[in-house]
Amino acid sequence: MHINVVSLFPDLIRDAAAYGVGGRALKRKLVQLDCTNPRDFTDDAYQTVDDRPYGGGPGMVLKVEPMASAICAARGAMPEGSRVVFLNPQGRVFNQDIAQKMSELPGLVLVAGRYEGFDERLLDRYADDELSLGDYVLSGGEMAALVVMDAVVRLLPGVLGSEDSIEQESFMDGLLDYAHYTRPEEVDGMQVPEVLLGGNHAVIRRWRLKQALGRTWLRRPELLAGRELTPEEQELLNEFIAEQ
Ligand code: 9D3
Repeated sequence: MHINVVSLFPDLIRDAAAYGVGGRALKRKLVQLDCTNPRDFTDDAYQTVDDRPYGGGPGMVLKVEPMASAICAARGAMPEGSRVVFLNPQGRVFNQDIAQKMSELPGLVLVAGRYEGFDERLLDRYADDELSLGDYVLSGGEMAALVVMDAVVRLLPGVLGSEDSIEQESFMDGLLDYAHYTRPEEVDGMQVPEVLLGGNHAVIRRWRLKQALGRTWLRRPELLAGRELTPEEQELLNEFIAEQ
């Protein structure tokens, strides 16, 4: 997959992208990352990328011409079928389903804003999609672009090891994770649950599934509303609720 991030802070994107699973995917050429800086597409001595809002008010707005030139340059170097996605608080809220669909695209131009936002005509002309991370205020779109990139890249074929990728088709899909423990067996009087020490994998599987269902019911009940439960899952959740 090709990803091009249009951003006034390309170093922030490149530096952050070098870490972890995504960084390894870049080194292994499973994904190609480029950055396009709108400042390189200005034609005045001050390299102006923003200007005052028509109608007045606080803050500055990203100008059309340098942003449009940067987006077109980024898009021009992309495979057919690529999408231009703006990171924007007014966008639809990003989730795993969107990440999954995006991971099937040949290329992605992620457009990050700064200041008060984009001149609306940029969105009208260039946006195939607009994504928000949720209802909180960031200082710009870079962190959001990095989040989207991270979530998408780890879904690309070959990026995760076979051990991790089993997770993809996991029986816990759409549920919160169960509790994890590692050595030692006792820390400061806190014990690892007995069931995990026994080595009975069928019992452990049912305990974990019950944990996952119970924690989802307690903490994120809306996730259960959007998911069918198998008879086994319903039985385990009923047990969990009865114990509360
Ligand atoms: C306080 C500034 N705001 C006035 C109502 C509007 C505003 C403008 C620009 C708020 C945030 C931003 C910059 N944010 C993003 O570029 C952004 C974002 C976010 O802030 N929250 C969640 N998802 C995203 S995606 C891009």
